Amino acid sequence: MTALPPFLAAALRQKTAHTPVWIMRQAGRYLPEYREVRSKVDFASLTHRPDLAAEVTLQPIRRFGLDAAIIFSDIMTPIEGMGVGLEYAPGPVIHNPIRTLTQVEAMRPLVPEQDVPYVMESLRLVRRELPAHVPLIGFCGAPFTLFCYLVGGKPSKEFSVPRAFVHGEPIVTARLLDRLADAMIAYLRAQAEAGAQALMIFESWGGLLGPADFRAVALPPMQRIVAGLQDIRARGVPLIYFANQGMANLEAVKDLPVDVVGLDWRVPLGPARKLLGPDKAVQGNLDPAVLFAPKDTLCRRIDDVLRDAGPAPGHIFNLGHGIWPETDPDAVARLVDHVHESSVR
Ligand code: 1CP
Repeated sequence: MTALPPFLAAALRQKTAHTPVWIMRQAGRYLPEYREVRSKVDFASLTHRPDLAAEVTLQPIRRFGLDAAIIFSDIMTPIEGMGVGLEYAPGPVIHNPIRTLTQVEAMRPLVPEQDVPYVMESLRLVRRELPAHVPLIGFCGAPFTLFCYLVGGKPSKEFSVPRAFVHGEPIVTARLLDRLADAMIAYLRAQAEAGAQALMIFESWGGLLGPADFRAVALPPMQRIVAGLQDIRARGVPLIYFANQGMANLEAVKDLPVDVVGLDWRVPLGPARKLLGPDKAVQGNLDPAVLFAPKDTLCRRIDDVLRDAGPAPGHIFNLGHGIWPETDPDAVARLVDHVHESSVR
């Protein structure tokens, strides 16, 4: 029997020799080699060019002993493939925000190998280059999070326009969420076929909804996605759901049959694990701000997270959200090494 790489083993709640670690936004602006590539091309071109997307995906893997790679792309990349005009400034801005049923129906059903072939090509290129013990993560945005950008039209703190839309236009809302769920099923499936060994769904804005609305609006399209990928999961490709600001909604997330729940830093890991139950692994959740602490403090705070996660298998170390562009890459090196050393079993 060949042993699974630690990241996959932990996702499937199996024992590992150490706690695996990777970092959300690990390919990005805190790395000088990323800024170097990015100084020559804009962000959209970076996601459309498999050679460059593969290069920046691999940059943090060369530098640090990370336990997983995540393909460089954006949650809005498949939305472009559905014929929705948008640009990055730097967050996604939709040329014509989606507000009517006619606009929803005008979105093309996503045929990934045809509409966004560069994503699958990037995955194939990266998989060829990665060491065997470093699995490759494919990803997408959760339907409600994509809905926030599509209806709101641009990044926002409160997303008041899409949140009002949920209540003012329930029929358009339900149809758009269903269409997004179907597109993401096709997209994640294509990524798995191209070499993604785990699939992560980012619910970055689900925390804007209270528990009742989360259950009524964000959860059903997620249930649809998870049901649509049962065969992929059965083949050992774990599904990870990142529930950003998810504390109030954990009870609802418990009902979602995913393998791993990603948690932000506001959530205490111990109680969250208890609440989610023994059939889910967790991922997280060091505050990205702690990477600015002196070495001793950083190590102590890492140990706190490891202790809070407890001795049971099924913890993947990560930050509680994306790494900040101002972070010192040496702090990341320290973090990865310390997680490995401190969690040896
Ligand atoms: O100028 C630049 O370099 C563009 C900045 C940037 C980057 C580096 C954007 C625009 N997207 C990305 C890459 C990206 N986006 C990855 C790469 C893989 C990695 O993690 O290393 C991933 C996984 C994403 C996913 C993503 N995009 C999310 C979910 C994760 C999260 O942070 O919550 C979200 C919400 C987006 C939207 C988006 N795209 C870009 C920006 C700046 C944003 C956020 C806008 C906002 O605050 O609403």
